[in-house]
Amino acid sequence: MIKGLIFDLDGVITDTAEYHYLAWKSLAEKLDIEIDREFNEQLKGISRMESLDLILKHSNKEKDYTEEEKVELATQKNDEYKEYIKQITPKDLLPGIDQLLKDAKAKGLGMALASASKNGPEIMKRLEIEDLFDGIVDPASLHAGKPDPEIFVKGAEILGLDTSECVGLEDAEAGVEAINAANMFSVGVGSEAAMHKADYIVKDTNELTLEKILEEAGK
Ligand code: B16
Ligand code: MG
Repeated sequence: MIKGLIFDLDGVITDTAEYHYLAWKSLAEKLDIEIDREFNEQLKGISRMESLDLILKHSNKEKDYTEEEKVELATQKNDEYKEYIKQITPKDLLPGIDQLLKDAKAKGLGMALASASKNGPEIMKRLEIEDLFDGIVDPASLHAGKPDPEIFVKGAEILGLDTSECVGLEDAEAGVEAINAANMFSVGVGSEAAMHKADYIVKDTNELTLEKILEEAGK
């Protein structure tokens, strides 16, 4: 029986990808590196430092900076990103999510956040949904990022549930792999091609209803 939902943030609850893109683009320009929105797709769901490494590799500059310098560059990006996310309001919840969270709460399901973003708590506050959640996995506490199952296993621990009693919701392929490896029912938001490993696929968040998710997970 399903007793908890564990959510990814960016791409499932809200869409911060454009803000990440604008902040990375501005940093990349300072480093004389060109990135576009297509390249930005690769940065979805992966950590800040992994994103920076991909951007540097993109123009063969990965050996040009020390670890210390890279931390400084990632901090510059994050400072700009933090300015962008100040604009987030409850209107930025993706379609269908407000209802899903309310229905899950009314049914007494536990809810936890499993996002790679260290800005998760701030974004949840701005969306005014933090009170609906039982907890947020601290991405700084992880030994390995998605596709490692650790973040979803920790989400289930927060809820005091077995992973088999939880559903995980993701929009990134590595995230779906992490859910599956945690022995959890996986819901993938996106195209059939990108989400083919998910147990249940929806094209858009407005197709995410609690009734349908529980029905699919119970099959
Ligand atoms: P931060 P998710 C991820 O969020 C984003 O998709 C990814 O682009 C970002 O690099 C990562 O969070 C880390 O974010 O720099 O705020 O710590 O999809 O895991 O909710
Ligand atoms: Mg995501």
